[in-house]
Amino acid sequence: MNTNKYAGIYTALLTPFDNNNKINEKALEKLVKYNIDKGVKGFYVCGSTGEAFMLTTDERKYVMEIVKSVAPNHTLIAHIGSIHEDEAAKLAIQAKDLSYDVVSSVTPFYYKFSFEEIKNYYFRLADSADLPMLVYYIPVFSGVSMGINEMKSFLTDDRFIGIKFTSNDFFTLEQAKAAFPDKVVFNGFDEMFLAGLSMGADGGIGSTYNFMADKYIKIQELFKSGKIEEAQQIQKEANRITALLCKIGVMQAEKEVLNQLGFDFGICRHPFGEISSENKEIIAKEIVPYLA
Ligand code: MN9
Repeated sequence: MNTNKYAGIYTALLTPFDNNNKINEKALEKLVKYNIDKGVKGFYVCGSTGEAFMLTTDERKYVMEIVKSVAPNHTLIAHIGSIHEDEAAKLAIQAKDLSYDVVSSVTPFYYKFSFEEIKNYYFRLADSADLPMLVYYIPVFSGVSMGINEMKSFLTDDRFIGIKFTSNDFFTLEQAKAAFPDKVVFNGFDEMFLAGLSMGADGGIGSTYNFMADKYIKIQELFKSGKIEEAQQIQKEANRITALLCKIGVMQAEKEVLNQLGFDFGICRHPFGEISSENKEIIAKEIVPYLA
C-alpha cells in the first residue's frame, strides 16, 4: 500500500476573478479553507484549472501567496510551467521563497519541441527551483506523449519526485510506479480516479475536487480498505456530475457550481465564454443539490 509522503488528495484550485477581471483574494481564501475543512492533503496551485496560461507572472505569484497564507501547513505544489522559460524560472524561485513544497511544470507545448529540449527545460528549472519537481503529463492538451523510457529519464533523477499523470494510459502509469515505487504518481482525470488507484496511483490532483474533495478522499479510503464496490459507487456519483461539467465546459461550469454554492468565483477569462442560463439551471437542479 502507498506510504509515499506526498500521497493523497490535492485540489487543483480554480482562480476566482471579480467583476473587474482581477483576482478575488477573499473568494480564493474561502475556497482554500473549505477544502482544508474537507480534509485535503494539499493544493495544486495555478495549474490548467487555475487558468495559469491566462494569468500574468505577477498574478500567478499573487495566487501562490494567497494560498500559502491560508494553508501554511498543507502540502503546496506550485505549477510554474510556461513556454517563456525565464518566467517559469522566476516562478520557481518565488515558490521556493514562499516555502512551497514542490514545483511542477507542464511539458513545454505548442511548438514541437524534441524530447531532448523538453528534458533540458525540466532540468534547468529543477536547478533554478531548488525544490522537488513533479512532471505534469497531459498529452491531450500539451501534444507531448511520453512512454516509460521518457518517464524514466526524469524518475531516475533525485530532483524529480514523480508525475501528475493526466492520461488514460494506465499501462504507462503502472510501469512507472512498478519501476519507481518510491516516486509519487498522481491520477489527473477525476472521472478515472479509482482506475488510476488500482494501477498504482498514490492519490489524485483534480479540478472537480474544488467542491467534491470529500468524494475522492472517501474513494481512496475505501480503496485502501478493499471496499471496491463502495468506492465504485462514489466514483459513479461523482462521474454523473463530471459528465455534466464536461458537456457544459469544465472550468466554466465548475465556477458556476462554486458561485451557486456562495463562493463568488466569477467567470473564466476570455477566450472562454459565459455559460447559458439553461446550463446554469442544469447546474442548479442536477449538480448543486448533490454536493455535501
Ligand atoms: O487538473 C483536470 N484536468 C484538466 C485536472 O482540466 C485538463 C481534471 O480534473 C479534469 O478537469 C477533469 C474533467 O475531465 O478530470
